Parts: sequence; C-alpha cells; structure tokens
Amino acid sequence: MRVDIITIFPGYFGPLGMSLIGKAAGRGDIEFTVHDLRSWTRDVHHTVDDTPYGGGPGMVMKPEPWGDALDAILPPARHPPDQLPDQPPDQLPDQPPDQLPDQPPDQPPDPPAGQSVRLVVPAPSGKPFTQDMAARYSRVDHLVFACGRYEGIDARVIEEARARVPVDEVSIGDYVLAGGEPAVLVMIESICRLLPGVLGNAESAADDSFGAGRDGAAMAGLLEGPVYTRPRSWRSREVPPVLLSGDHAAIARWRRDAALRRTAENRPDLAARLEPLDSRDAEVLSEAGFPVSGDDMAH
Ligand code: 6GU
Repeated sequence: MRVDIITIFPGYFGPLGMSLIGKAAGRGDIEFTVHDLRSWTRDVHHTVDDTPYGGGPGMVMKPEPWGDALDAILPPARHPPDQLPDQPPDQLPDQPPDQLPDQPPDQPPDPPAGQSVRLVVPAPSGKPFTQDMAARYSRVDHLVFACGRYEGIDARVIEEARARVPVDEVSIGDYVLAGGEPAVLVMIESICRLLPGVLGNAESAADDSFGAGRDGAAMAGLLEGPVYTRPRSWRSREVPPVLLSGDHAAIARWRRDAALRRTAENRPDLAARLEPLDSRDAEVLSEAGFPVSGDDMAH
C-alpha cells in the first residue's frame, strides 16, 4: 500500500516509523510519503491560510497550495468515480491510450491499470470513521490524506478533487481537534494493522472489539471483555477460576457473559442492536440493568 500525507506539520508523523507499522514500512509493505504543504506555496512567507469570505472567526486554508499539492500527488483525472472495494464500482469504458489527453510534464505517472486511489480529508464534519471503513481502506492501493488546520480547506479544493478521484471527508469522533494530523495517525494505525503481515499471529485482528470477535462470529457486535495473564494471584487478586479450568465451553460462556456486561455498561447503543440472544444472554443483560424484549431472542 502507498500512503501520501499532506500537512503543514510533517514532524507530526514521526510515530509512523515506530512499532508494527514502522516495521511494515521498513519491509516495504507500506510506503509512506509525508509532504509539507508549504513546499507548494509561492510567496516568501509560505502562506497557507487567509480570512474567510463572508466573515466569521478563524482562518481558511487557501486553495492554491492544496491544488498544486494534489496535482502533484493524485493520479491524473481519468478515474471513474468508484466506490470503496466491496461495493460495485461504477463502470466506465476503458479508453484506448491514444485517446487519452496529453499529460502535463510535471504530472505523476499513471498508476498501473486497476490501482485504486482514494483521497481522505479528516474533518470533524465528516462521516464517522469505523472499523468497517478501516477494513475497506486497507484494500485500497493508494491512500492520500489531506490534513487541514484552522477552520478547514477552501471547499473548492475538495469539489475539484472529487472530479478526479473518490474523496471521503472523515471524522474520528464527536469532539474537535485543532487539526487533522492526530486523526490521520489514528486512521493509519487502524488501517495498516489490517494489512496482511502487519500483525503477527499472536495479535490477530480477528480478536478485536468491533472485529469478528475472539471466538469468531460468536462474539460479533460485543466489546472485548477483561483479560488475564500470570501470576494467578497478584496483590491478593485472583484470576477467575473458570479460566484455569480447561473447560473450553465454560470459558467461552464466561467470556461471552463478561463481554455482554461490558457492552451493556459502556455501549448501550451496541447492546441494543445485539441479535440473536440466547436465554443466558438475556439473563446477563437484564442483570446488568439492560432491558431485553422477547423479540430480541433467538428461536
Ligand atoms: Cl478528522 N479532524 C478534526 N480537526 N477534528 C476532529 C476530527 C478530525 N475527528 C474528530 N474531531
């Protein structure tokens, strides 16, 4: 996978050299390029922002440096407005190469046929970023992240980019950050750990909360419960005996109960969408003060 990041704070992305993602980059499985937006400014002050038309607080990022940056980094405009993998791409007939318009000499080369590219613009006003989105992004060949600061980027930049490549405005949660950089680090971490070979077997993504679940489909839709390791007794606190019992069915049931309790407590919105529930699930949820109707039960 190729990842380009455009930012006025390139130093923010130092952490990409660390941990499992840093190792994957070292192996060449992920190719990160961090670009300083100011290198596309043309004035002595390297200005990237200006006051908003119509008035109001804050500053807006100027369109010209962004336009030039995206011209340099995005493939030329001959991509269908496709969707993320998984969804049926909008088909456009292939143009024979001799009918393609001539590319200006400073354009990047065409990507190999069939290579998918996506522009991601972090913004608190964007669509919520989810595990499902992370999984779909992990199947894209080339991701470009455009980090805005101040009150955002002049809207014409995104409008023009949409005519060339699929563009997503994405938010990582219901709070406001000063800039998109930390959000992009978060998204990259969640996307890249899903790439083949990035996680070892020992830390498989199938175990995640929001993933398939430790026990595969059996834990779908539940948050992960508590985990324990040696020693058995620590500061007079014992590991739950069932986990030492060797009784795999009892352990699976105990884990499901714990996951149900945690989901009811921390994420009632997820607990309300659980299905199907067996009678033990219903018992655990109602003990956790969560109402369960007969309609939610498996038959
Ligand atoms: Cl993606 N950007 C900013 N600036 N704030 C955010 C966000 C993104 N997601 C949540 N808050």
